[in-house]
Amino acid sequence: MKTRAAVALEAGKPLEVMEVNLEGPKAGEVLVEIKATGICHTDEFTLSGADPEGLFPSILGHEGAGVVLEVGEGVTTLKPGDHVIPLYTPECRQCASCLSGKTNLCTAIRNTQGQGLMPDGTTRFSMLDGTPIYHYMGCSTFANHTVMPEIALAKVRNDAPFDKICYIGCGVTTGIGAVINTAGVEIGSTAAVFGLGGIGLNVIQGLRMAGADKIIGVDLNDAKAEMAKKFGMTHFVNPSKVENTVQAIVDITKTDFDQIGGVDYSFDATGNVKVMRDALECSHRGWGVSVIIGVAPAGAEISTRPFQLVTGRVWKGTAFGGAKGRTDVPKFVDWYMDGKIEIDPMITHKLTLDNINEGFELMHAGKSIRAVVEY
Ligand code: NAD
Ligand code: AHE
Ligand code: ZN
Repeated sequence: MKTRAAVALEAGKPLEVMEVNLEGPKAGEVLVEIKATGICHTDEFTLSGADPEGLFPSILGHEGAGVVLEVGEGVTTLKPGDHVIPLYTPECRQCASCLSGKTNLCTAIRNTQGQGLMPDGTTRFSMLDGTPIYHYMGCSTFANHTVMPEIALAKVRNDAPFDKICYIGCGVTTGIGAVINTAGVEIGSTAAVFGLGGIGLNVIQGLRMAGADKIIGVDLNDAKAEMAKKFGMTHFVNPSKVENTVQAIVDITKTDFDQIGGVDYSFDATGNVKVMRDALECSHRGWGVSVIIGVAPAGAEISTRPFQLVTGRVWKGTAFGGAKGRTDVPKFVDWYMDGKIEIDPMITHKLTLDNINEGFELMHAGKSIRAVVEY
């Protein structure tokens, strides 16, 4: 079939909206009509050329929601008409990782996914002249239709709005999951969140759900503070306006009883390795846990004095908030529909596929939280 897609032809260039060829689903695969997709900073990261796994031409996008149109041979858990959220972290429930019970990082199809290919080593997308187009993160939601492995689709209830639940495909689950699954934040904890964008706000929302006490937001852009306050931020630090960011955060957490200070939990949602260091070092001596969510450019490395770890701080990371997609994503959709989590105010802009590049411009200008493209 033919479908319309925003194609990343070259690193650093705007996407080009065009008609492309899409082959139907093979065994174990599913054809999905994408109804809406968010634009995550990771799409921008890959488009910029900073992603070591970036491939061109490709169809980016990994934060979508849609409807199953057709299933390939052997598909048993999905049928046409089902509403689904694509999963860049699949859940096969059979590989060593899934069965370990220790991680959400299913390894069943990770190798081919990283090469922009379907599990059989081929691509379903091509240009009208036949040039192959790579898949992205196994999802490619910047296309009106996509083909995905069955194990990379979460079946969700049919009454949830696509233009909101698409955000559960990455930002919402990553932010809230980082708090609940990865950090395991307890009631009364103190926390610092670096980067108050589409991910950081969801970390804040997760912290409020977990009953955190002091929630310190950190961002270079003052404009991000207003929305963060609505989601539960209690204190704000702009690193460009204080002499020492780590000290400013530590000071906020000091009490008469605890003159050492430092947060119980910190989260990096910027992708900047210097910020990651600050996030670790503002966590409490003896027990502070710092979670890296941000994705750093090719070649970047984190550093700190080993003494920071010797004295009890723990450095962790999380992908997709530690969520097991097929199991947990339908629950996030229920939480949204039951009013337990908020999504609507974070979707600050709605776009069509034809003006998808505006979404990247808004992100660069720091004007959006999430821009969502509706097909
Ligand atoms: P975003 O652009 O919406 O937000 C980033 C925020 O960080 C902005 O508000 C910006 O002003 C702020 N910021 C940038 N540099 C800063 C600095 N030096 N100090 C303080 N604040 C700073 O991006 P997003 O969609 O929220 O994504 C955030 C990061 O999370 C990206 O690196 C993205 O690739 C990554 N991410 C990771 C996962 C995962 O599973 N680990 C999932 C989604 C996104
Ligand atoms: N390809 C990059 C890493 C990108 C990355 O870390 N992706 C996160 C999800 S970001 C979603 O917005 C992730 O899930 N990583 C685990 C995985 O298996 O990809 C690189 O550095 O090579
Ligand atoms: Zn993302």
